[in-house]
Amino acid sequence: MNESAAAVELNLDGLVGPTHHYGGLAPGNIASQSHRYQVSYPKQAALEGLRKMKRLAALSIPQGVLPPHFRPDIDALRAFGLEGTDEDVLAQSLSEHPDRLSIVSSASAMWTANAATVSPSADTQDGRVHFTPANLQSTPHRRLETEFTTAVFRRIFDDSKHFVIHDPLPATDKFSDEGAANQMRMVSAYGQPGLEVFVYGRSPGSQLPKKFPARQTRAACDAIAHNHLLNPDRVSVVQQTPRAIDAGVFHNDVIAVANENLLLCHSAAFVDQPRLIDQWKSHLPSLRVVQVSEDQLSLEETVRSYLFNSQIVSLKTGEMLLLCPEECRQSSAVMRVLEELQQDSDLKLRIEFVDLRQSMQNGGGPACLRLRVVLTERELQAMSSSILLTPELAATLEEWVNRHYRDELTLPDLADIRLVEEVKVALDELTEILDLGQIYLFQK
Ligand code: SUG
Repeated sequence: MNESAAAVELNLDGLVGPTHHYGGLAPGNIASQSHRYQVSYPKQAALEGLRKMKRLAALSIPQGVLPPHFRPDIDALRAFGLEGTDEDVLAQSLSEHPDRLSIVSSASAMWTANAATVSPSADTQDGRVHFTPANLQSTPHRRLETEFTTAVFRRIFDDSKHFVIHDPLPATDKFSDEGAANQMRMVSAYGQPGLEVFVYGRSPGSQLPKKFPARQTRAACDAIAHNHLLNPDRVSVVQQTPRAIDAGVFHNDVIAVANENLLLCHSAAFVDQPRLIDQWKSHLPSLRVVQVSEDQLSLEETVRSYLFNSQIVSLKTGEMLLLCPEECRQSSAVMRVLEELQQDSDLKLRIEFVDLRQSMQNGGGPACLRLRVVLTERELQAMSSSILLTPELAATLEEWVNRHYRDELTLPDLADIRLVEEVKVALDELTEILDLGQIYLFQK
């Protein structure tokens, strides 16, 4: 095997932040809308996320942890025009603009599938791993993530021989970008040159969804493929069906998931789907496509169960693991699909379920919580190893969460200046645990 063929997939999960709550901030994301202002459980949320990371690490899958962003972002409240001490600004926003308090307090950086788009070195013409942090400009709470995400990636992947961290695309409607949640990679083995598929919701002249916004633009996909120095012959830029977006599929990873030479998707995922699948198969003859038809699973149930947001990973045994959200078990249609998949001996699929209810209630399933970064052994050694999950680090983080996180949060709690102080103490300690240096503004 040559060096490039011996690559692994690192999953980078975002540690759920201490201000995790339900703000109803994401139009087109039905779970977010329907849980608005319900009581949240940040400690439970962070522990659920850690449990998923531990499960993967126990299967020998490289697993990394990204730190939460500091919230509430009081500077952002000031930018919205509020004045006074931190305490005044928080109190005023709670009484006059509770929606803004929620925006600046969102722990949305936990969904790292939206942190960036990543192209492994086997795909790029300069042989480096390219990252473009997503501008997330389509929602005000997520737009706040980009600057810190960029700084964190530059800290962790700090070796320009192996890594390029691009600037995010301009935060404009034209270049609206939501990261790897709208990217799939089809390949015979991680370290081989792959076909990178970019999925957009809108481009000038395309048919648009009627009810919900299309967040990803074609211009963003094209710009990233170009900036990442991808071989144009191994790039496919495709449109998500407007109908899926209107059913609540706000990112491609809510309706399709690929891993190596397996693509699992709903039959209503892409415009012109049969032709695309033929095209993808001609690129990668070993591609196995499992399409779930509308008769098997309605779009509504697709969104409710989050089947396609299961995380697929390759195991050392040659099998793949489909890590499904617990919610899949509540759907008999999904269970029938899973049974069929398991019976298909060619697929060699293991199925497990994971309880991520706190994140799921905001529309974030297993696949939303992780960013996939394919790395060769040398690249793995060139990144900061302090964020890689070991059993010791997992135990330290669990203890850290148990000590610092609140059990429950309601909207008024977000204006509590004591919460701000608690978060600062917690994050300050976290930078030591993850050996990240003083990355937070409040530490400077
Ligand atoms: O952008 N939810 C996120 C969920 C992101 C899921 N990610 C992927 N599909 N990869 C979003 O819609 C809700 C926050 C709130 O309402 O409080 C939110 O931002």
